[in-house]
Amino acid sequence: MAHDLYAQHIEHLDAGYQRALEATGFDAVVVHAGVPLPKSPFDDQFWPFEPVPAFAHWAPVAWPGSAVLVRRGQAPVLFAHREDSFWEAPVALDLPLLQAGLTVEVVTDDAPLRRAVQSAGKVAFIGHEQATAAALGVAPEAFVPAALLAQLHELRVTKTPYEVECMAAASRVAARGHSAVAEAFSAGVRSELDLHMVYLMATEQDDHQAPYKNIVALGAHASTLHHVDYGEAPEAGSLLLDAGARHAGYCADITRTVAAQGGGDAARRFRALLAGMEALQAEVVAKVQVGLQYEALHDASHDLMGRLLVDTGLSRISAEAAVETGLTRVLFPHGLGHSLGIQVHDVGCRLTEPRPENKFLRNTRTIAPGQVFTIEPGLYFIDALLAEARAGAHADSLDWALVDALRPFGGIRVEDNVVVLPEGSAENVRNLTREAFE
Ligand SMILES: [Mn+2]
Repeated sequence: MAHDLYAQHIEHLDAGYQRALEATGFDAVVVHAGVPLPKSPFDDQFWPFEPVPAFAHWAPVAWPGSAVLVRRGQAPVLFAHREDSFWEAPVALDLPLLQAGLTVEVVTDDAPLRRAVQSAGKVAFIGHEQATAAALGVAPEAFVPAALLAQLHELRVTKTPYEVECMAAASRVAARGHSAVAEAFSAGVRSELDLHMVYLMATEQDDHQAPYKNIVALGAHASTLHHVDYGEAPEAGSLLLDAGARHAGYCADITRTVAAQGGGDAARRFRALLAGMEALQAEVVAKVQVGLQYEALHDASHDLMGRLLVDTGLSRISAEAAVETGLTRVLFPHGLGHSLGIQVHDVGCRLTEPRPENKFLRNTRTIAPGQVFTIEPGLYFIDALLAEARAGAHADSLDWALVDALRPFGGIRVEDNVVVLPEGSAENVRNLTREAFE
């Protein structure tokens, strides 16, 4: 990654932190990386270390106990905490990159940070443990103050060019995995675990390095939105793969659905539905516009879904009626997408609640340049939701014979990650996913 982009990112972040400190009345803040968290209080196993997201925003450093100290009017300092232990070797640090933006002190205990905190005035702490804050001399009321945290979340809503490049790199890795899995599926692999392993091999990630547990769903398994209980499905005619990758702490979150060749009439109908969903998803991406509410985009995707249900013969009522009666929500029950960054479901984009019928929508922001979010419409044959619809007042609005014929294919989701470009750009978005597949 270009060092000048990282330096710009830190400059931007520091300016935002300076404003946040001033607005909340603190002289400084310790942004602590955290520590490995225990899996259970009854066991001595720990989860793989995940740095506190606010810390990862500053530095791609997976060293537990590290911290960034930001003081008003002073350059931010990274205290990189190297654990000298014969049990585990510390992961490699990209020092030249870090030093392009930050003052870096490699330390082996907390003493240097504690000394700096003690002469920094009123200091806030962002991190896992109250005890760690107290040991540094931070007052109890300055432990993760809500007003400051809200300002720091706000800084994560739009991404710097450095962050966008990290996500583009993550997308290229994930696209490699998706292509390899699609090939394995086409070659006849019908074990979800094997397909999962193909993905990890192709992306050179261990399971815990992926941003979330891969959803690998053959056939009817795709009707479970988060299918991670892998099995086999020798006859499956479809595969839904929702799998990502990370680069320097930043995520890609990609879903593709593939259909097998051949089969009978139902398989043909499913392939037509898949093509329709792919076109629908591209149409929604094309509608992204600065100033539009993300929720309005979600609503637009339901309007398009109403049309698709009519065109494919699933719906016996008009496109408008399919939206009004809630039919589109039987088949597409989740949100259109979410903000993406250090966290797969990134912070700061659901400050207001969506309307009740959109309760699972994770993004209610006004679309603005620099935001990165997913566009991921889906269409599924979920037994519980279909049973409810069949028992309801609008049971006649679906072609049940077609529904039953398509159930073995589970469902479809198509998910891209897009960066909103400034108004007046040649394109409305930079589609990180499409470019990664090119
Ligand atoms: Mn997603």
